[in-house]
Amino acid sequence: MTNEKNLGFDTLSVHAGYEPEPTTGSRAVPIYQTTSYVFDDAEHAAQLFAQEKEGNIYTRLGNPTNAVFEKRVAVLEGGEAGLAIASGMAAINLTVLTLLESGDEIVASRSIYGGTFHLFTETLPKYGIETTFVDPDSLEGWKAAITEDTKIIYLESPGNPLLDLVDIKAVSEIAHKYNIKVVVDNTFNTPYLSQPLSLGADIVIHSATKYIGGHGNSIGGIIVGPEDLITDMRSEGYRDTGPALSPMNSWLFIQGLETLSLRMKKHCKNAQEIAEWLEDHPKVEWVRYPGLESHPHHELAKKQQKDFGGMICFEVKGGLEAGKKLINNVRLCSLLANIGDTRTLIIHPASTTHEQLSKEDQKKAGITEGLIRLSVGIENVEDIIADLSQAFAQLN
Ligand code: LCS
Repeated sequence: MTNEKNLGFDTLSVHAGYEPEPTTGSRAVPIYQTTSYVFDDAEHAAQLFAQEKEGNIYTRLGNPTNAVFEKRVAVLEGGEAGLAIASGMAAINLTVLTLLESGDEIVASRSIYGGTFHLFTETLPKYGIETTFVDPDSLEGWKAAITEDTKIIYLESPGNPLLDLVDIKAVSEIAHKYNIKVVVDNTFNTPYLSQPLSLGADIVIHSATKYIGGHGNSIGGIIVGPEDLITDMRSEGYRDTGPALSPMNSWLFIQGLETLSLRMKKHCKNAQEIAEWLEDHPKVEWVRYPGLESHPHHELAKKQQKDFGGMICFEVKGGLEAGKKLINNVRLCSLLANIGDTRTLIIHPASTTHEQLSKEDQKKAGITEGLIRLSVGIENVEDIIADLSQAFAQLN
């Protein structure tokens, strides 16, 4: 495709990174379900291994279907290069292992996915990497936590599950004064809603499992960043630790990307309507949604994002017991551990996605006992509301 710079997001979602390949002219991206690629001769093989020539060697290092996925997400995020990887967690882990070594430190928002929190607090310390957690909206807190060993600042905006935002531009300015790299997990927003690199972040990672795939059928991840860093990651940690993404999953993520903006628009529209409905509901204690004026970071959300996303948190009056009852009585909403599916999903984070946090850390992150997380799907909004409504009606 000529001159990608002049094309809009929706066009790039459908086209970036792929031209019909010359052998068959296949218009859809082919699935290159192969482990290996035949070399022209022994000399060619040696040149590829020595990185003197570009080309395919072995799917653990790279694959043509994965390359389309990598290029497309990189273009949508406004980054130089991408690396397709087996899961969101693998993306986070490889980023950390590439940028840090024993003795280095991370400063992270305390409002992050429970699995990432566990990686930072339990697994990485075994290898001499420690993390300090800060309140996502305190610039003073970010600044104060930095030491001479800090190598990365790590954040989600909005964070899982409480949907707090971080002022990415301001935090990046602080980080860069100290030569610290800013890593943003952009899973909840997707590049449709915000492009952290344009706000000053250095690396973006995604659990593609969520909105990028969008249909709840494949686990995967991606890292986007400067070309030289991605090349290093591929030839070192990626090659050594082996978390290559299967080409089939890449292909499914490419399908997801092609409708990303259509789906995100509907997720956002439905979520706004449901958040407003919940806020007016007599059995609801509180609601957190960046599109509500009551959200503490609503103004930042207006400035930093295109729209407010598909995720909502709320608490039912009666706390944990009432919340459990609500979850047990929904029919259309699915009770499961994922987000960003076409279908509406519901879960109780304190006992599931964030059970790896101690009670004290849950409290600090604002995850109350009764908090319910809703990943609003793209169904007819009146059907989602009717389902929640009948579940509420069963609470006394
Ligand atoms: N980043 C965020 C923001 C996430 O929510 C998750 C998973 C990950 C990274 C890890 O991605 P994965 O390895 O699963 O592809 N979040 C989950 C959740 O909230 N429920 O189930 C998984």
